Amino acid sequence: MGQKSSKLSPGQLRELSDSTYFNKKELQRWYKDFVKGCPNGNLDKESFKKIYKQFFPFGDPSIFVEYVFSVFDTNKNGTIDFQEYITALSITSRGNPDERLDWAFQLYDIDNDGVITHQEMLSIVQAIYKMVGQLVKLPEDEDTPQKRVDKIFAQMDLNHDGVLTIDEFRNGSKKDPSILHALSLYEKVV
Ligand SMILES: [Ca+2]
Ligand SMILES: [Ca+2]
Ligand SMILES: [Ca+2]
Repeated sequence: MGQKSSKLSPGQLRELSDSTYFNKKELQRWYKDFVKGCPNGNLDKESFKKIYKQFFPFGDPSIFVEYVFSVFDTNKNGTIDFQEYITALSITSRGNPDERLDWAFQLYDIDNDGVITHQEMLSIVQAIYKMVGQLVKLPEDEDTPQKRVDKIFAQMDLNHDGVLTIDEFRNGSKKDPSILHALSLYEKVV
């Protein structure tokens, strides 16, 4: 693959300004930066890790990045193209609360089967704790990933079946916005 043009075509622009919350001018600017960082138009996992590493120099974001990367990479081909990138950015930075929650749900629902298990949430929370390192002082009842996940499930798993559906997740997150922690961490990055 050769060097990509640093401008989006009129057709791509129209499509993306319809499907995201960015206007054409913003899209061109994002695209220019994207192509500067990824001259072949594809962001690979290693480059994605480097971006996170800049923001979390004292922690280890590598595991968290694996999970976030797979949410970005909607067609699961192992790289993030501009459309995937800007769509995720649009939802996480400008989406309405439900869109953001759905996005976060995808992050936690690692195997994509429509429910979040205790283990899935534990994996993500562990990855976040690893990434943040010792930067954040946590209250005593959530100072380990296990305690944090137990607390979240106690609040959210209304029918006590050990998994969270999208409805339980949505309702619970509205009561406890800190569940979107993963998302807000991500916002700092963009
Ligand atoms: Ca992809
Ligand atoms: Ca699942
Ligand atoms: Ca449940």
